[in-house]
Amino acid sequence: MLFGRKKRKPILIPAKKVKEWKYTTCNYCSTGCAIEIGLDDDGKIVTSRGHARADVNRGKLCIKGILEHDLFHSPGRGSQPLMRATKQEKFQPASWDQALDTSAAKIREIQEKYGRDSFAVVSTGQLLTEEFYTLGKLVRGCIGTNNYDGNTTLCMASAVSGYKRSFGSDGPPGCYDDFEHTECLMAFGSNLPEQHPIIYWRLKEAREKRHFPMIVIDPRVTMLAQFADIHLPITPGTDCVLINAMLYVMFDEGLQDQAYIDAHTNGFEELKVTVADYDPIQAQHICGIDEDMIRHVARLYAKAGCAMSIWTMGINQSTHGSDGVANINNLNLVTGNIGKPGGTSLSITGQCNAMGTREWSSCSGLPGYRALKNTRHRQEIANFWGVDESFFPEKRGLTQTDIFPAIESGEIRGLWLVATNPLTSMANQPRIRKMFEKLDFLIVQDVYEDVETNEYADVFLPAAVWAEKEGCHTNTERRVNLTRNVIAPYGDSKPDFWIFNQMAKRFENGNKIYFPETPEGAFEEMKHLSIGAGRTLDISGMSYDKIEQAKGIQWPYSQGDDSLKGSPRLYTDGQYQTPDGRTNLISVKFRDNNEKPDEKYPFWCNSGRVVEHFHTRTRTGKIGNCNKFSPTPYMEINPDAAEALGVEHQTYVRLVSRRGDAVVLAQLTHRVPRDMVFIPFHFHDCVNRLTLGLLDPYSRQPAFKQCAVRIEQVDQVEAAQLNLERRSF
Ligand SMILES: Nc1nc2c(c(=O)[nH]1)N[C@H]1C(S)=C(S)[C@@H](COP(=O)(O)OP(=O)(O)OC[C@H]3O[C@@H](n4cnc5c(=O)[nH]c(N)nc54)[C@H](O)[C@@H]3O)O[C@H]1N2
Ligand SMILES: Nc1nc2c(c(=O)[nH]1)N[C@H]1C(S)=C(S)[C@@H](COP(=O)(O)OP(=O)(O)OC[C@H]3O[C@@H](n4cnc5c(=O)[nH]c(N)nc54)[C@H](O)[C@@H]3O)O[C@H]1N2
Ligand code: SF4
Ligand SMILES: [Mo]
Repeated sequence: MLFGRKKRKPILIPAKKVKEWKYTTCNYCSTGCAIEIGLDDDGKIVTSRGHARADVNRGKLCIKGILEHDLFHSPGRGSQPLMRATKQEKFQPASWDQALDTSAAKIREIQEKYGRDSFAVVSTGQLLTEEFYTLGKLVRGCIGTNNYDGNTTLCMASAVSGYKRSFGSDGPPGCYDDFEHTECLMAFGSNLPEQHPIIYWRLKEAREKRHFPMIVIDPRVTMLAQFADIHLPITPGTDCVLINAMLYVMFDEGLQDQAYIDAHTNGFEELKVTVADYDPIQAQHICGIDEDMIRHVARLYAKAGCAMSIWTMGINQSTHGSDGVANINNLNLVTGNIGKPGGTSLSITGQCNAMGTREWSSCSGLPGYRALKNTRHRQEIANFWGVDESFFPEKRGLTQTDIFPAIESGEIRGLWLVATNPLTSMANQPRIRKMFEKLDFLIVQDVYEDVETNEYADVFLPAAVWAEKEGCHTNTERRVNLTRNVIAPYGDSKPDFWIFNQMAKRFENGNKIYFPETPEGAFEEMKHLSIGAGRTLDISGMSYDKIEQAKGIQWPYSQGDDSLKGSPRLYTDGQYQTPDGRTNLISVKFRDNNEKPDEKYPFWCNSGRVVEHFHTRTRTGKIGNCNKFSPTPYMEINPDAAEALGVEHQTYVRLVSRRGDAVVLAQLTHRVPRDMVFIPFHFHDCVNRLTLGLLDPYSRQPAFKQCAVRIEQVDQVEAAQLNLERRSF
C-alpha cells in the first residue's frame, strides 16, 4: 500500500500475509475494545486490527491496543520461576514445583505462627475473570486469609461504594449508547481522549451527529476540557460542593423531577435540608466556580430532556470519593436520569477488568456480588464449593490501603502480590518501602521479571500475559468479552489460572474443592452462581461462543436467552437492589481535609496519566512506539509560575513534599493553573514519592490527586544523570 504525496518519497507498508485472525479483547483500559490478531502461515503474529463488527470499537483501536501484540516478546519478561533464601542473595532459577511448594509451605508456616490473617493477598483489576474467580476460591476456600484485596482499591473502590450506598448494589447502570441519546453530558475528573480514547471516539461521533452540551469539571484544561462547551476548573477536592450548589439551585427553582423522586427514592427531605447550606453565593468561594455559572449549569442539566454524568479518577481518588459518586447519583436521581436512554450515572472504569474483579474475585465478599455477612450467600457458596461455611470470615477484612499499614505494625507478615506493582503505584513511597522491608515473605506473580516489587521478593512466579491465556473481561458498560488463546506462554511462564489451580492442590481444602481445569470450566461455575431471582449480575445465558459471536454481551443476560443482545441499562423499571426497592438519596457534607498548598509547599500536586503509557510502564515502557512519545518523568507547570521561580521549559527541577522528593523535567503549559503541577504517575520513583494518599472514609481509596509540594532548582547535569540511571527503556 502507498501513502504520501506522489512526488515525495512514499511510505511503504509491506503487505503482511495473514492466514488467520484470532479474537481477543484489549487488556489495558476498561473500554473493552475487541482486537483481532493476525497470524501468518507459520502461526507467527504479524499484525493486529480493531474488530470492525464489535459494537464497542467498530474497527478502532488506540496506540496501546494496536501495539499490544508486541508484549509477547517484550524485554524483561519472566521466563522461569525464581527463588532466593534471603533478600541479600541473588535470585536462582527454580522449577514450578519448588517455587509453589516453598510458597505454600511458607504461607502455612506464617499462618500457623501468627494466625490465618497474617498472610495477605493483593491482586489487581487486570486478570481474566475466570482467574479472579479461581483466586477467590483459593483464598476464601483454601488459604483462608481475610486480608485479601485487589488494587482496585486504588481505582474503583469509591465508585463501588457510592453505587452501593445509592442503588443498593454495584454495577454501572448505563452504556456507551447513552451518548447517542443524551441532551447534556457532565464529565467529572475524566480525561477520555487520553485515558479511554475509544469511548471518547464514541462520544465525539455522537456529538458530531447531534450536538449536545458537554460540561467538563477538571482543575486542568485536559484534552476533554478543550473539546467541551463549558469547562469548570474546579478547586481540587471540592466537587461535592459544586454538586450540592447545583442541587440547591434545582430545588430552589423547582427543577427537580418530583414524580420520580416520590415514586423511587428515599431521603429527599434530608437531602433538601443538607443542600440548603450550599447557596451558590457561598459555595463559589469553596469550589472556585462562580455563582452564575453554577446556576447556568444546574438549569442546563435539569432542563435537558435527558442528561448523563460520567466520572473517573478526579472523583474516585479523593477523600470525598464515595460521597462524590453518591452525589453524582443524587444529581441524576433528582432529575429522573437513571435507567433511560441518555440519562445515567456512568462510572468510567479504570483497568480492563476492574469490573470482573468486582463481580467475581471475592475480594470484598463472595462471588457474584455476594456478601460475607449474608447467611444465605455464605451457605450458597459453601455448599457449591464444598467447604465448611465456618471457614469463611464473618465480614470483609482489610483493604489494600489498610493491608500495607498492617505490615508496618507487624499484624501481617507475608504477602502475595498478583499483577500489581505497589512500589510505583501506591502513595507515599518512602513509607511503602519500609513496609516491604518488614515483610517475612513476599511472593510476586507478574509477567515481568524486572517489575520493581521483585526487589523484595522471595519467590517470583512468572505469569503469561493477555492472549497467552484465555478468558473474559467485563468493561465499563457491563459487557463481558472474550480473549481467545492466541499464542503459547513466553518461556516457562504460566497462565495465572494454572498457577492458582496448582497452588490450591497444596492446601488441605484444595484437595476437597473442585477446581475446573479450564477457564471455560470456571466460567460455567460462574454462570451457575449467577442464576437467582432479582439479581442484576446474571451471566447465565452466556457462553464463550455466544460472546465471540456477539463480540461481547452486556449483563444481565439470562439462561435461555439466545438473542445475543444483552442489557444495555440497569434500573429501567425504577426498581433498585435495596430492601424496599427504592434508591437512596445520600446527603453529602463537605469536609475540608486535604493537604493544601501553603507558604512552605505552595503548589497543588495533581497526578494522572498520558495516552501512550499504561500505569507503571512495566508494559508500555517496553514498547518502543509507546515509550518514545513519553520517555521521561515530567510535570506540567504554568508558565507564569515557572517564570516567577526562574524555571525554564525542559529543564529539571526537584519537587519536595512532606513525604519525599522527585526530580522531573518541567513542561511549561497553560493546561494547569498557577498554583498546580500535574505529573503523570507512570514513572518509578516519581510522583508517588511525594503523594500523601489520605483515604476516603467509606471506600479506603487514596486521594492521589491532592497534596502540596514546593519546587527547587537542581544541578542539570546531575539530574540528567539520575534520569539515565532510572529505569527508562
Ligand atoms: N493511556 C492510559 N489510559 C488509561 C490508563 C493509563 O494508565 N494510561 N489507566 C486506566 C485506569 S486504571 C484508570 S483508573 C483510568 C483513569 O482515567 P482518568 O481518571 O480519566 O485519568 P487521570 O489522568 O488519572 O485523572 C483524570 C483527571 O482528574 C483530574 N482531577 C484531579 N483532581 C480533581 C478534582 O478534585 N476534581 C475533578 N473533577 N477532577 C480532578 C485530573 O486533573 C485529571 O485530568 O484510565 C484508564 N486508562
Ligand atoms: N499518583 C498516582 N498514583 C496512582 C494513580 C494516580 O492517578 N496517581 N492511579 C492509581 C490507579 S487508578 C491504579 S489502577 C493503580 C495501578 O497500579 P498497578 O496495578 O500497581 O500498576 P500496573 O503497572 O498496572 O501493575 C500491574 C502489574 O501486573 C503485571 N501484569 C500485567 N498483566 C498480567 C497478568 O496477566 N498476570 C500477572 N500475574 N501480571 C500481569 C504488569 O506487568 C504490572 O507489573 O495505580 C494507582 N496509582
Ligand atoms: S481504548 Fe482502551 S481498550 Fe481500546 S485499544 Fe485503547 S487501551 Fe485498549
Ligand atoms: Mo485505575
